[in-house]
Amino acid sequence: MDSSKPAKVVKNVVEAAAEKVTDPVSPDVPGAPGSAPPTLAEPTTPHDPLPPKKEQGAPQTRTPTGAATGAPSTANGQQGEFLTTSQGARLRDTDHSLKAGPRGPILLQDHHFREKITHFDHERIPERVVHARGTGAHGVFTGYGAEEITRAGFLRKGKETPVFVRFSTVLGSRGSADTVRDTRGFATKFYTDEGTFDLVGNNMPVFFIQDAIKFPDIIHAAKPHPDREIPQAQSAHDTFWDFVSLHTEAQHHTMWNMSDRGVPRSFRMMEGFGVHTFRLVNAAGETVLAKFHWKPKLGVHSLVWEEAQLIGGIDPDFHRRDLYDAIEAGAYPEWELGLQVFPDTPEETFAGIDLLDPTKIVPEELAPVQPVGRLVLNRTPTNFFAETEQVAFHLGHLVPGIDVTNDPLLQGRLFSYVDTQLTRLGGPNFSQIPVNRPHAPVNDMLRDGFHQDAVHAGVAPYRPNSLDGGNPFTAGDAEHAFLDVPVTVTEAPKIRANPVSFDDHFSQARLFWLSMSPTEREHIIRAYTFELGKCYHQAIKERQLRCLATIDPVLCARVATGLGLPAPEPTEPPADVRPSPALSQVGREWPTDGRMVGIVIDADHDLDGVVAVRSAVFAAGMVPLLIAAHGGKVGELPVQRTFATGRSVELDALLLAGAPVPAPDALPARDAKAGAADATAVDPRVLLLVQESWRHAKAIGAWGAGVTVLEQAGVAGTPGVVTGGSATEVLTDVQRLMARHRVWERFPASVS
Ligand code: HDE
Repeated sequence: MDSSKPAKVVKNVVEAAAEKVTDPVSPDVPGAPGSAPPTLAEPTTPHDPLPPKKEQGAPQTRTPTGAATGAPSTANGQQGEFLTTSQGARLRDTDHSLKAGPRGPILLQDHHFREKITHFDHERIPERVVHARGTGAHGVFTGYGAEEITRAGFLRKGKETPVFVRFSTVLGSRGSADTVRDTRGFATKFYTDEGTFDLVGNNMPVFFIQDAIKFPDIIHAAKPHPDREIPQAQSAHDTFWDFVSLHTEAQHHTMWNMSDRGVPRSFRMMEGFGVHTFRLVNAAGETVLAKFHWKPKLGVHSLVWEEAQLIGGIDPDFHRRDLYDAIEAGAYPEWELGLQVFPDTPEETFAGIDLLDPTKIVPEELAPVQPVGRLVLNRTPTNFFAETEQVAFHLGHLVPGIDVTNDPLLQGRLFSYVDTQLTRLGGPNFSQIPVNRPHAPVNDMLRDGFHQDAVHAGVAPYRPNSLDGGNPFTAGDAEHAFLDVPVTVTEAPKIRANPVSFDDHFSQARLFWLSMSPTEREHIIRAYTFELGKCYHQAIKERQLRCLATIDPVLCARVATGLGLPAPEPTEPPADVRPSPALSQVGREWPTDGRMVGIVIDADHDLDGVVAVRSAVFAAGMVPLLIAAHGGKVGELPVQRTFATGRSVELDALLLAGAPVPAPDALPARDAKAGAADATAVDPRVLLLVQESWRHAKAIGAWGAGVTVLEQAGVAGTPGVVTGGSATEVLTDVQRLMARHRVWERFPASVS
């Protein structure tokens, strides 16, 4: 990031921005909107724009044809201390239109008014037809070395490549909630020296359909009903289950969606998958088939369903806030890129699994994931629209060493991703938008079109030519040319059909189910019961139950009970499959970087202990939020949340340092129910914090007066609720519990 100082500055404002934000109320807690705290009075002394926040980055300043300019990234943004027209003429007034007298009509000659309003009228562009809701971040990828399998330069040992990553949901509109049950997109743009490589994947390794021609069908079924345009951003409705119960190749992906993977705790805690099989080629021209995996440093974690639903209302921006806040707090999200590598045989299968079928995985126990590099996200965007909204991914953005296969889903995507940008970004020059500009020299002979930013020289954008001295020349192996691997295309009739192996729609859905822990299975049962319970028509529920019967009779019976329907018999015997323990996300310990720890305090109890625990939470790489009866300060301690603004769902763990009595703004009616007439009672919203955290299987800790709160909430002595003599001692125990993510022992599973 560039933070070069503007030429003319007003000392107090801009110098404060160069420091870490020091708003007295929230020192060191992420989320401040700007790079300097505002002054109470409106600033009136002209100065240059404030620099971006410390953690913000922006695309490098490259020319439309990939040359580095050396200019700071702030050169892309607004300049100078005065308001101007789009042509740079300084303006004296932007509050009043030019009128025929104070009470008269606006004059047509008001060029400033017309420019301002016309531009505003056209500020919106079409949202993405899928994956409209998303969040991005900049980072760096470092290769570990993979020369034996691919010549891709960005995977060379120690090679660093800038990246931009966009995470997304699939179904919802641009303004929809983050925590809906859905698949998440995980798209990475590597700005390599050999051209841009886009890895456009998901947080699930399989897809609903095997052939791209079905994509409009599944998306039309999953999006809101076309007559009433509900429900938004979710699959719990009739058209979705109508389609997937008829089109049974979707059943494996549906199982992933109904699992905890459908409600990630954070983008930082998701795996990513390229889904398709790619063909890699090394410098000697040897090929392998491979699948891409992203493995998160923090492990794979999820929300619980009630929590996800509450967050949808309380903080619909939960995932994007989490990503930005973590980066701002220095808890940089990290993944390892890994490859499952398979011999490139004519059958294109491995262990009997068809590698061209995107509804199938290859269990990691059969083909281990080999790490080939590390991704660190360390900068948030400076401008959401310019970067996250305008970034344009495409499967055809390939680099030498990585080629495609005949997976029929992949093949269709090769067409779709350029096509969609033409409408969305207004023409064929979208690769010249700053966030899309390659970091490699571009000489493509493509010319003109809307929004052409390049000023091409020469007279001969054609080949062969002699008038431009023959430029551009084609490259060979020595010059790192892209290689379309000359695979043999089998002689076969032109036909609309799938290979027979694609007909197995159920065995891997069963494999996934059998690989889950009892707790995860219980969540899957509840997810199916919820989703089908939201369908209107019984025929659709019954049809999906038949699919479940073929996957697993216990799953089917439990969901049927919840729906109040009989469990059908399987139409074919459930497949005999071996589970893949790697698919389960529970039972291990993971780092707690960037986790949120809420600390309930009051003025009467152990503020020294709170000071110590707050520092210890920061020192452990987590973020403490002090929660009290009122904002401002309690003693010398700054308060981030009050009982009115705080809610358990934004916390990963809860600590109780005090036992606050009902605050003046507690609702009298609720207080009465909660026993507030008793002067020793705890504020009912604190009890809600505790009980909700408990229900969502979060670690809870208390010391001193806090212990009485546990008793009043009725959770004292239960699993994952710890007490101790000092604040820091309790934190140590709570952090240990957080490393396992949730306290599932609190809720013995009802399935085995
Ligand atoms: Fe996409 N997909 N997709 N998709 N997809 C788009 O491209 C499409 C598929 C994925 O953050 C669109 O620029 C077809 C699989 C992600 O900008 C569009 C098919 C996987 C993103 C499109 C698929 C994905 C998209 C919409 C069936 C996982 C968001 C806007 C063959 C491997 C990228 C856009 C971002 C976006 C088409 C299937 C992932 C319309 C036709 C499988 C992460 O081009």
